[in-house]
Amino acid sequence: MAHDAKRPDHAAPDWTVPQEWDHYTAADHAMWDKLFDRQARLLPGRVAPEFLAGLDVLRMDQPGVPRFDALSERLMKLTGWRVVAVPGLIPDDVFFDHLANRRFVCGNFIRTPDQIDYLQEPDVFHDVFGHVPLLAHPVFADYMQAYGQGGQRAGALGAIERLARLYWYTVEFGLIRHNEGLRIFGAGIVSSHGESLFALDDPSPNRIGFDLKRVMRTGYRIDDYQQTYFVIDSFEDLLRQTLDTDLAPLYADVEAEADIGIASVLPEDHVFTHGTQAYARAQAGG
Ligand code: HBI
Ligand code: FE
Repeated sequence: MAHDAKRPDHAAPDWTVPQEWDHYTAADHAMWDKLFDRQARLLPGRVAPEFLAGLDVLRMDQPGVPRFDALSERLMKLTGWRVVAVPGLIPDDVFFDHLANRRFVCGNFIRTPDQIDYLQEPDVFHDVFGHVPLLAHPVFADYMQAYGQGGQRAGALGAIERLARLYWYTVEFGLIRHNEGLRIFGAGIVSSHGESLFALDDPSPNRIGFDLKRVMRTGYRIDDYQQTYFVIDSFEDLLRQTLDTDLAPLYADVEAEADIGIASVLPEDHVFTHGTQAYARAQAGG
């Protein structure tokens, strides 16, 4: 994704800014608490157990917007990651450099009441609640760093959009197998009340076994719930199947093949759900 916004004057060359925790208002903290409580009630039985373990070990259940320095201290001991503040979306190369160095960038602002269920730029609730708990998991932590390193190589290969699809369908909107059924783990789902229900329960979307090439050939939508979700077997398997290897030959293969429609199901897919697409159709019919 191209991002050509100008770096704000108060941001460092790596686009980081101070979190300025003292600047959050009572309304900001109340918004965090409201979002947190709503998701904390909904997620048990829906989210990967590793996510709940991360919330717990990072002590994220304390009220108010978390302090990044306290989170970083705990994360650093567990997996060597840190959380740094940024003013919003940052350029791809800067984003990759932070991940490659085990720094997760988080928006420091929080959504306003009229944005409670949808906003354009990732805020502190999406970034911290959605992404940070799994950074306490050693394998997922390695996956995120490998993604940053992969991004640095993908730039030279003209393959950033391919790699962004991998990020989208795993880090943001991934599902994972569990012995009692599917679970969510992607930050875009986990931080959204509506999508936490939709991604798992709604008959509309496809749910298809993860396959790297398949994912790299599938576009995605940024304006509504996904029409297809991909299901990984485990975080270990995800890391092994994707970023543990040199992706250059794969990018070349994928370049020779046509994209797959966002709602398509192929004969070779491992299908958990062949979605009705009723929700997407209703939205399109408006
Ligand atoms: N910047 N702050 C922020 N957060 C992101 O998730 C992010 C970004 N810049 C680029 C980006 N993500 C993606 O487009 C890359 O994965 C390609
Ligand atoms: Fe995100």
